Amino acid sequence: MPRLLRFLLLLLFGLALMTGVGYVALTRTTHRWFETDLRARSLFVVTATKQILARNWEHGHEGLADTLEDITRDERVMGAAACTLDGQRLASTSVYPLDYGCRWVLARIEQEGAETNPWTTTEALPGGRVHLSAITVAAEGKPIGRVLLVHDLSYLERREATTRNLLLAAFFVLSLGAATITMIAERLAFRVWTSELRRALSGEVTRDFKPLVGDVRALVERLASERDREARGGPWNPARLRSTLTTHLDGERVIILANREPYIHDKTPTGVRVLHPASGLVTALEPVMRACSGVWVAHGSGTADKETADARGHVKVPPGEESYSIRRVWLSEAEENGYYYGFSNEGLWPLCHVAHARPVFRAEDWEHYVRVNRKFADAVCEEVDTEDPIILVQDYHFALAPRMIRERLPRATILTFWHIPWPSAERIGICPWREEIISGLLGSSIVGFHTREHCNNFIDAVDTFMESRIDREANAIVQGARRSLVRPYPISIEWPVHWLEELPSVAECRASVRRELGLPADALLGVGIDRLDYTKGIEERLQAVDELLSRYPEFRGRFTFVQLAAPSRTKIARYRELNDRVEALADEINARWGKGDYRPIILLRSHHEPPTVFRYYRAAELCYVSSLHDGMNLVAKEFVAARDDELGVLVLSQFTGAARDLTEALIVNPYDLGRAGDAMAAALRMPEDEQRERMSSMRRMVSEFNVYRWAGRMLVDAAELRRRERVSGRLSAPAVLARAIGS
Ligand code: ADQ
Repeated sequence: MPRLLRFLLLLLFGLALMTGVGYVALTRTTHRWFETDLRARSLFVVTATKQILARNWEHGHEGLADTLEDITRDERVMGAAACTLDGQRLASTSVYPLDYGCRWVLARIEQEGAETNPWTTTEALPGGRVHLSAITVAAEGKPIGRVLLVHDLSYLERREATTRNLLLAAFFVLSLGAATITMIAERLAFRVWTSELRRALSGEVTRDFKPLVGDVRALVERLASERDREARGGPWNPARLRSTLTTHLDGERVIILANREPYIHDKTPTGVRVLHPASGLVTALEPVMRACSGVWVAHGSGTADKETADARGHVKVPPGEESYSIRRVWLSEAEENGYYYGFSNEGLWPLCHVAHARPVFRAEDWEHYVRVNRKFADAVCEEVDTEDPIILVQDYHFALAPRMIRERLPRATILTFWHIPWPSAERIGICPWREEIISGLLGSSIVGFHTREHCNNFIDAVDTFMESRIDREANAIVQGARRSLVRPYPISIEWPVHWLEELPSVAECRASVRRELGLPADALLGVGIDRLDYTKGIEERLQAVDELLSRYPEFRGRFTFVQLAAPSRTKIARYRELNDRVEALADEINARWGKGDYRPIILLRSHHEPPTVFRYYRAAELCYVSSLHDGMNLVAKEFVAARDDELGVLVLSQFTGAARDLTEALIVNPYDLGRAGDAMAAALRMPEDEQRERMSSMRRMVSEFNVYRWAGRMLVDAAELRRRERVSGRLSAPAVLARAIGS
């Protein structure tokens, strides 16, 4: 109900109540007034005629009757009677109500024991109420009898009715007036309020508005000061991250544990080649490691990895810069099959992604997973040089390692980041080793996810499957004396992207890419860049291109979609099948829409080094990221980073973590092929002004919320946790002191 209507109803109710109470009070008071008045009148009439009455009393009935008739000339006196003291009627007027004779009055007076003069009563007759008074008549100081006067009270009722009508009329007039005034006041107040608001927003503040503006100002100032504090260190970049590490954590290095290494050495016929793997995790973490220095512990998976590393598996990277080390851990084929392909990628990966693939859990894979986690945890412990190192454990391959490391290094700061979604507790419950997985992660100081939703899902899973206390206010899990924080840290990419330094202009990239693909210079180009993984929605993407061409004939022969697809996990049947399905689908669409040299889909199924990937981003009119479920998806952010010309349109699946950050993208449901086709058409038709507006806003977002900030925020939170632990005495003072003096 609108507020004004509610107020009016309340007002009317109040007025009605007041009228009712007023009416009752008024009738009671007037009643009392009339009675007093009548009593006084009766007394006055009798007293005024006292002499005549006394004289006529003795002379009998005739004279008395005349005197009584005189008294009743007043229109309100109905009748009068003269009674002896023992109740005999001496005389009465011609009209006198028989019900109230002398005996009746005498009996009442005796019954009440009242000797007031005049004695009065109000009685109801069939024709209306009457007022009866008995006044004592005396001669020479001695009572000789009583005169009874009967007053008609119907006029009083008439007056009451008139009063009631007047009050009702007053009530209606008042209500109408109040409602009208309220509405006028409300209109005026609204007008004044909006004009004040307008003035306040335009910076011109009036006195009346000051309290509200004051509150808003205080809030804005608070936010600004928080932002300032954040900004005081300048934008997040490698230098700021390094200083955060040294000032907040007294650390000079970090240890990263991740399955994938950032540089893979492969044998080729022409010698050893260094590869940058197609991995979001590596894309994000490698710049962090370059900034922080330390050791990256990973699986040595390259064919030339052993020969390029020292006896303990160390190799200095990046090639030519050598700011940190990789510690390679060697796995047997059986270990890799069980831990990596088996439990991690046939079990946990489909379990955590809602992409309609059934997870497979095998006991022997689990055993490998446990053993390999121990192997890596041991390698990490071998690399540390303090009792309280900073260890960054990465992803679903190492769910058990945090607890294993914690058992050996109780004072370590372990930050674990889960790069893929964490599903609902119900879904996690499918895993036969869910308790072990969760317990392993709870060995961490902080467990990080991309989104708040993933954090909540994790906390729910802890609540469902573990013995622990959940501190919901602090988003922490408490087990005994140890607490693990659960926090969202949306991951990002380095800014600026160093690969762009060497790249030619956008115009040159456009020209060279079109040349390479055999396309005309004015061809419209869409790009997709992914590992060949069923969660990336590559089939749906190609089907959406099919829809685009079928719905918008203007793009047939002009639009080409190039898909760079890095083969991934090809030992797993599902991935091989996907590879075949994508190829067949591309052929089918090309057959449908191809003409002469024109093929709408170009599939480049191989790994491409980052400079090529970025050249393609720069050459395209649009980039379509169609993941069916994705923790973040860094391809979306890379496309934005690549477009320093502020052109190009990002079409982005709503099921990616990136869709929360990059709201100026065209957000689509990748399963809705028609709408996705429409979105691509909208992207291709989008005026340059709108493209610039969207792209510049997304670029601001990615530049500010870059990967240094992601890592920095985690380190700052870890530092805070360490400070608290130090205060609570868990970190030993001697160890802290020893490090402070550099021993
Ligand atoms: P990924 O599943 O690997 O990451 P994503 O974040 O998109 O997915 O990163 C892919 C990376 O591989 C990008 O840097 C991209 O340039 C590169 N790449 C893709 N195809 C390539 C190709 N054909 N050749 C060469 N490079 C290619 C996981 C999670 C994500 C999360 C990241 C980071 O699945 O949800 O965003 O970790 O946390």
